[in-house]
Amino acid sequence: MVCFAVLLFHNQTSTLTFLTKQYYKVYKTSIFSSLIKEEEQPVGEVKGENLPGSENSEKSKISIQDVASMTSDAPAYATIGPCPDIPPKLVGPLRVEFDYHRSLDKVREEVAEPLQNGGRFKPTECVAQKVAVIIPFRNRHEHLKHWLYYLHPILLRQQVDYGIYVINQFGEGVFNRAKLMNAGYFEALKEYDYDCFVFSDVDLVPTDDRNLYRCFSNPRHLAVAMDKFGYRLPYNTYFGGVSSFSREQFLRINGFPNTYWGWGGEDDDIYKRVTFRGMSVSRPDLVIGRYKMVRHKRDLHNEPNPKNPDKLHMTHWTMDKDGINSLKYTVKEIVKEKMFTFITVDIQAPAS
Ligand code: UDH
Ligand code: MN
Repeated sequence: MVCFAVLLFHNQTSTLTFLTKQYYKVYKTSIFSSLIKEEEQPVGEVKGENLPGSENSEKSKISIQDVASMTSDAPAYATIGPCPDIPPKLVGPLRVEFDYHRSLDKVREEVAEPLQNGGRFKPTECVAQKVAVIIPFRNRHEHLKHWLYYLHPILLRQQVDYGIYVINQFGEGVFNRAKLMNAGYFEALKEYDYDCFVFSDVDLVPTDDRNLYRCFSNPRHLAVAMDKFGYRLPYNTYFGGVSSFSREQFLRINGFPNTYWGWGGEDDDIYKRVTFRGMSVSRPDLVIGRYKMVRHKRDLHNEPNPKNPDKLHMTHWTMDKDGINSLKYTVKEIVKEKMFTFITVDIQAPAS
C-alpha cells in the first residue's frame, strides 16, 4: 500500500492504464481482506484480538489519500483504498450512562449530523465493510434512544459503511427474536448489497469502541462481558446479545430458527448451528468485550417458553428446514427516520 502510494507520488504523469490496474489491485485486496483474519480459537475459550489501544501506529502510516492530496493534479479515481484493519480514530474504553432525561430529539441533535436518512453512513476516506445492523424490537423506544446515542458515534469511528434496521414485531402476539432477525437480514439486503450483518439487542451498549461491529473469518459473538453477568460469560457456549455473521456464514447455517417463540433458547440454537457447520466462534477479550444493559423488567408477551430448551436437542435435524429457507413474514410499514430505518413486520405470531 505504502509502496503503491510512493510509486504514485513519483508518477504523477503516469498513464491511465497503470492507475487503473493499480486501483483494481487495491480494490480487490479490500474485498478479500474485508473479513478480518484471525487466529482460530477453541470454542468456549475467550481469547482476545489484542487490538492495540486508541494510539496506534496506523496513524503514522502514509495513505494513498494523503499522497493524492499532496499532489495538486492527482486524479480523483486513485484516492480511495481499503479501510485499515484497525480504525485510526478509536478511543478505547467509554463512559456509558443511561440517563432517562435523554430525549430522542436531543440524541438526534447530538449524533445525527453525519448520517443519511435511515441511519446510513459511508466513510469517504476508504472502502469499508458494508454492515447492516439488525435490532429485534417491540415497544422499547426508551432503550433505542440510548442505543442510538452511543452506537452512532462508535460506528462512525469504526469506519463502517453501515445502516441501522430496527425490526419491529407487529401486534401483541408472542415475541420471536430470532425470526425478527431473519426478517431483518432480508429487508436490509433489499436496500443495499451488505456483506456483513450485526444482530444486536436494543438494550446493549458496548463500553469500548475497539469491539468492532463488523465480520470476521468466523461468526463472532461480541457481547462476551455484560454487566448483568458480572462482566463474564454466563456459560462457555453463550451466544446471546450481539453477534455478527458475514452473508456466507449466515447462509451456511440457514440463518436463525423461526420457531423459538417467547424468551430463551434461540441463541443456543444459533450457537449449535455454527458448530454443526464446522465453524468456530470468534470473540473479543473480556476487556474489549464489555457491555452495559439498560435495566428492565420482563416484557409482556415474551415469557420464558418451557418448550424452547427441548427443541435444542433437535437442532441438528431441524436446522436445514427451519431458517431463512422457510421464513414467512409480511412487511406492514417501513419508516425512514434520520437515525434508523424502522420496519414493522407481521411474523404470524401465536396469540399470547
Ligand atoms: N425485545 C423487544 N421487545 C420485547 C422483547 C424483546 O424489543 O418485548 C428485544 C430487545 O431487542 C431485547 C431483546 O429482544 O433487548 C432480548 O430480550 P430481553 O432484553 O428481554 O432479553 P434478556 O435476556 O431478558 O435481557 C431477561 C429477562 C428480563 C428479566 C428481568 C429480571 N430482572
Ligand atoms: Mn435485555
